[in-house]
Amino acid sequence: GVDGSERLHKQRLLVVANRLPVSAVRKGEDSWQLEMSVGGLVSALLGVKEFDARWIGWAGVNVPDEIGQKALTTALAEKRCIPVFLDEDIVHQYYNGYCNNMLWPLFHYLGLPQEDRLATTRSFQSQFDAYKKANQMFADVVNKHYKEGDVVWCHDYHLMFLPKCLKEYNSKMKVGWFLHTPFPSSEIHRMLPSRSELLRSVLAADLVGFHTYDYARHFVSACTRILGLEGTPEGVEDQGKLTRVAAFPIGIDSERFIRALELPQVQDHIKELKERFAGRKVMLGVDRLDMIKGIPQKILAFEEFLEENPEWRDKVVLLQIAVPTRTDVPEYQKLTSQVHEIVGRINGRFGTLTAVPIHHLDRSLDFHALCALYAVTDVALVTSLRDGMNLVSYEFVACQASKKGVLILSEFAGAAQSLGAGAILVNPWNISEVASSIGYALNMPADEREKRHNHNFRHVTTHTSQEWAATFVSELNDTIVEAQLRTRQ
Ligand code: ADQ
Repeated sequence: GVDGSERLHKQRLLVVANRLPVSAVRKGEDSWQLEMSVGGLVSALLGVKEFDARWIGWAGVNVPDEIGQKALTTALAEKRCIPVFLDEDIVHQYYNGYCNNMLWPLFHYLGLPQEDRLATTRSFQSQFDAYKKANQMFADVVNKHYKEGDVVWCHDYHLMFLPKCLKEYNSKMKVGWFLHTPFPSSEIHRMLPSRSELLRSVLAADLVGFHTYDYARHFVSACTRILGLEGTPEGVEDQGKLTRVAAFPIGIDSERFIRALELPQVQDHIKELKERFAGRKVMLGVDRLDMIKGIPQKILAFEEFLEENPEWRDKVVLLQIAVPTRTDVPEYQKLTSQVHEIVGRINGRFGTLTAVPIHHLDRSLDFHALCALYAVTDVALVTSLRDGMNLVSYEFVACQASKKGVLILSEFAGAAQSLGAGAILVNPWNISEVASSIGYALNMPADEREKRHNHNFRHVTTHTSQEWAATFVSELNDTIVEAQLRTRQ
């Protein structure tokens, strides 16, 4: 329980995620160079001042030797990070295999491996074994660092087996689990060979969180239909033990974006971009290069728009910034060449000697460049086929205080639930609908743009990542106090 001593000292929070928020580069046998990466989760938890947070996760590098492991552990400790060391084979089977080839596509309604992906299904059992083994390795590290009163917050589909492992070590440990992807309909989840084992293991947590109410409902249905348990308004009940299930929509550190726009280097960048694209409207896509982001569909919709609206051909440009990810997985390599082919065809078709309609970049942009791009954009295109939330849509809105541009947003992104009233919602599979929405957005009168923007801006600046993290952890503390009261009754 939360007693007086815990109020005096900050409560310790152990954040467990597959990847640590640092990138490590080896500089010698026992020296490492570390860089803290800033992402949504990092700024969310840095922003929550009432906790003393530590991170536990994989550093993203294979460190086979003990000297290297020791040195990295020491270096990471300064950043409040604790490494889990996974060898290459485990990473291949657990991360590339089970996580990214099975769970990720399934949770985004892309099905289980078929045809060429079927070959990998045969090794499904060994991948699942590696998944459990990896989760057990995370649990070992958590258990080693856990102190009474700590809160343990597990993140994402990589660690669905972790709550169970942790509770086996210590049934009193306060364990929360949050999923960053959608949780699919129970009809989809039941295709998964290890469906029951994963659900049971997640249910070992005290609190289970999702981005939207729909995902929480799908999870409860999977537990009732597949496991035969009882769903209640609070969560899932198994023989008198309640696992609380609820929605905690994530946000961004909006202040960080708003402040960045004031910086001289960002202002310079904005000026440059405005000159570069003078006389043309700027449309923007920013995504990890992933099947779920619907990048080919987005580009095809832009092509249809140009085809049907010749008067716009030299007046609009689409900037698509796509960071390659998971480049070891063949499906992702195929997607890259598919996108390149489509972009090449469209630029060949509608380009002139001096200008092309699509600028496609295969890389990430640094934070300041990204802010400048968001700020000069007239229309942002977020056309995910499925997306847990989608923070790009939030970041765009945060940077649009002066421009009040339009957001075209997939109805299959979690963000559609929160930004739906301000955005133009589209079905990304319907290319013609997206194409006509582009026309609508480009022609939208200023007063309508302003009204829509204001709605979204209010949401993005009030529902921040800090608020999200604080709400989840305080709910986790409350859940445990309530459970204790129930057992005392
Ligand atoms: P992602 O699938 O990574 O996250 P998203 O929420 O959009 O998707 O976050 C991407 C982040 O990476 C953003 O902060 C964005 O600025 C950055 N980014 C993307 N492309 C970039 C580029 N080319 N250059 C620089 N930065 C780039 C998962 C789920 C989401 C969920 C989040 C958080 O898939 O649905 O919203 O976790 O829970």
